[in-house]
Amino acid sequence: MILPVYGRKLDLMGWSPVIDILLEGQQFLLTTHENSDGDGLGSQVALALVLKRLGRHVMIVNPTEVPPNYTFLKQAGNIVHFDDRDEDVIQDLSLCDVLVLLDANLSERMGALRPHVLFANEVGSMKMVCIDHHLDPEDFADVMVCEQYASSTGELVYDLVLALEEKTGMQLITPQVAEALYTAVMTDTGSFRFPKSSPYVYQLAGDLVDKGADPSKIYDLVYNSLTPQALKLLGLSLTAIDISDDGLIASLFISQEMMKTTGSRLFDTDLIIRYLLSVPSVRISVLMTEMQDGRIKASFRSRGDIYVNHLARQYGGGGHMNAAGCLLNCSAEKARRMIPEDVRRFLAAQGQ
Ligand SMILES: [Mn+2]
Repeated sequence: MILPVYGRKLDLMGWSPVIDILLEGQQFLLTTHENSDGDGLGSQVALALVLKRLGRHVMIVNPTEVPPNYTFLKQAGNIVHFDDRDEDVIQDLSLCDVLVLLDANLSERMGALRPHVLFANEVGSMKMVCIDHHLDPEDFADVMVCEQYASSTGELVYDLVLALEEKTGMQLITPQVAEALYTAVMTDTGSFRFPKSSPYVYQLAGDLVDKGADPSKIYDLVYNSLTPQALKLLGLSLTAIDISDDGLIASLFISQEMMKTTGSRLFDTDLIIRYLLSVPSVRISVLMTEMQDGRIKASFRSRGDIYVNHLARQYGGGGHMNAAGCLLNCSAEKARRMIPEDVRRFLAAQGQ
């Protein structure tokens, strides 16, 4: 079934610069941002399967490992975790003619892969494509589709695959592709609850279910897969949440010590941030996490028209209006003091 164009913003014509590069390429490398999530992983697995079906050679290489609740996507193909000493990957990269970065619009989000990718693009003949839906893209790739209207990168890849079906006359959405795309859209829309859950998103989800995605199985795999360590970290974190006296700001600092005591990992913090905004008076919440290498990861969430991506940009980060983040090179003490103060100042500047 080809969907009516209702709600679909990019058609075959809109996608043609990307499709030209994809159909010319033979060797592909797909990647996503550091600390990958369901949208980045689902989008890249879906695109990898489609390109393979079109007879292309595809590798998926990411700067960080796949969180355990998304390992089911690996059934569709190997996902390599790159560390910068990995000579084989560097060699493979130099042989690729197309790199596609999904779900990120800043080159630095490729982490340790970045210098090798930029080198292959500048010195070699590798083309770079970027497909993303965050705000404020950096102009670094040969073709960039950065559409902030989209609920998810998965929504964009779905539209791209429809355009590829039109172009090639082939059926490309297999049950595995449908599962990967459904995972992408479901996770980035907070299970179809966030403001960008347009009628089109529901229509798209329906089409993916029709083509073999199993909503309850995917939900269960993604969300009901906590380890006892993650639950312990959640318990510790809930007692450490700080709500400002006026109720407008919620903040939480997760130290390396909290993670060591509970035996939890960085991706276990992902489920915690939603609790910070669950108090209705809270306008902005911030989760600060001390990473193993000493850097501080800050994740901001907001309610209503508060552009926390502007806040994240003050520290060199970015994201969406209601969800953004950044990485800071400063001590834990400094971050704990400075970030909540900056949040307060930012909120005051919004007249809140
Ligand atoms: Mn996304």
